[in-house]
Amino acid sequence: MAIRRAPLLAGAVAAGAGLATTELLAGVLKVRASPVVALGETVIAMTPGTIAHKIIEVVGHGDKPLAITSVVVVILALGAVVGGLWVTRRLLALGAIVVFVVLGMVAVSSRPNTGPLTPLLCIAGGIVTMAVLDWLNREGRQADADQSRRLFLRNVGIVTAGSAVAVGFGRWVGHSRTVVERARARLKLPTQKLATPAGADLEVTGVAPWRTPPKDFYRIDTALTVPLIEPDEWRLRIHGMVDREMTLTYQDLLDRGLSDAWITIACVSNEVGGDLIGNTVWGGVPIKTLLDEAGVRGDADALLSTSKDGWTCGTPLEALTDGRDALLAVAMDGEPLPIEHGFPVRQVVPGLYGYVSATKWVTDWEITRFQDFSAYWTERGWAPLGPIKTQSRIDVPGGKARAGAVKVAGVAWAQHRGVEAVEVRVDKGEWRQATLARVPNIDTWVQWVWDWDAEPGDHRLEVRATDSTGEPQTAQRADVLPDGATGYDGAFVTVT
Ligand SMILES: Nc1nc2c(c(=O)[nH]1)N[C@H]1C(S)=C(S)[C@@H](COP(=O)(O)O)O[C@H]1N2
Ligand SMILES: [Mo]
Repeated sequence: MAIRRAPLLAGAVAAGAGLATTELLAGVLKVRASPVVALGETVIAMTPGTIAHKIIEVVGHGDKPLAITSVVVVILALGAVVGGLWVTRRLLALGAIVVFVVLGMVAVSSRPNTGPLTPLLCIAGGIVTMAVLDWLNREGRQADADQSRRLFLRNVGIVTAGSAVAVGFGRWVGHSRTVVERARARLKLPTQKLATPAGADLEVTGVAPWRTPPKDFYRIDTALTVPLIEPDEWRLRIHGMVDREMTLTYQDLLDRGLSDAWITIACVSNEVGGDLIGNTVWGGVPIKTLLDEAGVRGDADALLSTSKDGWTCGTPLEALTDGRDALLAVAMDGEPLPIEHGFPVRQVVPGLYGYVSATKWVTDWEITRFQDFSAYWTERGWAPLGPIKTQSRIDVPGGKARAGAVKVAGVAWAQHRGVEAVEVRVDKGEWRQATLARVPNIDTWVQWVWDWDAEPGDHRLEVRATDSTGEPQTAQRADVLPDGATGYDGAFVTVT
């Protein structure tokens, strides 16, 4: 082994052992976020919104593994540097480890809901790193060069294997996911699976089903590891500008009775023509019921909700109390919420984008005023209020069609205003009325279809919806940032 490389390897391996120790302890102690996960969350939280948006565009949900991998790579590289220092300047190397541990503690403590254990695990990781470095450097010093090299490589092998086992074991014992999955499976909710309302699905091939199956439902959140909450452990604290502070349990919600509502939720990051939107039946307690029990003071205008993993969201009280089906939901499509969709309890509010309304794994409600806080995405440049904009999407035809009768079809939405009309035009010609499916309320999307007599050639189809206020969708193209995309969805079709 080249003399200059061995110390770097020793350092990286020792840092790896330190990391593995933190993972092992995090698993055994069942902390929510190990230092590596908490650091990954810090990286994500500190990434400016516009850059985060670009990253998510490129790697999608790969942004989380990417953050974790970067954290591990950086720590191993720092370990290598420390390993290099260790040989010649031991004290400096020790000092560097202490500094990195302290920085790590500060960074993980900046995450809400990490608890006091995660920073302490950083210390354990630092101590193990020092011990392993010391051992790797001491062993075989008395032996001759050849022997010492063999001994060194053997020891590196032992530490690496030990680290892998520690990480594996930590993951295995920390597997509280199965515990929560089982608790979820045991739940018997007083809900029934509602039938899809008659006439809501036109059943045109290629058009998104009106009722989105939960497994196909889009998922957006900042959670690196999904918060795992057993229903028995779940609490919602309601405080702030209220007459009576309250803490609710899961059973408290069930005791109040569940209402069902068909609601289409959508993400503000949905591009024109995009699929970050889904429709299902949600079951839960009307949020207004709970706010009335707590007694909201007259000068409050916002609900600041916080999730178990520290994500925050500000919702206008107006939208929660004006009679629409704003729910504190426990059920999605007649089943307990899937873990990824907020189990055991989340919010669903018709008419507002998810980032200002749909808090998953919600555990805290503060009644407050918009002027007194800014929530997770608002801090990152998104608008404080996020009413959903009227939109429409062409799902079929795709790029090609046969001349003659062609079904042009898709979905349109203007939650809580309702879609009044959808029109289609070909090659910038006259707008033509599409036929709308029947929907149970103004809070869901609606399927539409238009029968096109397609002539051979290349054509451009465009769609626009008009909401029930009579306002047609704007042709003006706008980016998703800061409050949702606008513009017409279009499709190029070659007819043969
Ligand atoms: N705890 C938490 N809740 C959250 C988010 C989040 O990042 N964390 N994202 C919100 C956003 S931006 C959207 S669009 C919806 C998406 O809900 P879904 O994943 O169930 O489709 O959840 C909202 N609730
Ligand atoms: Mo979103």
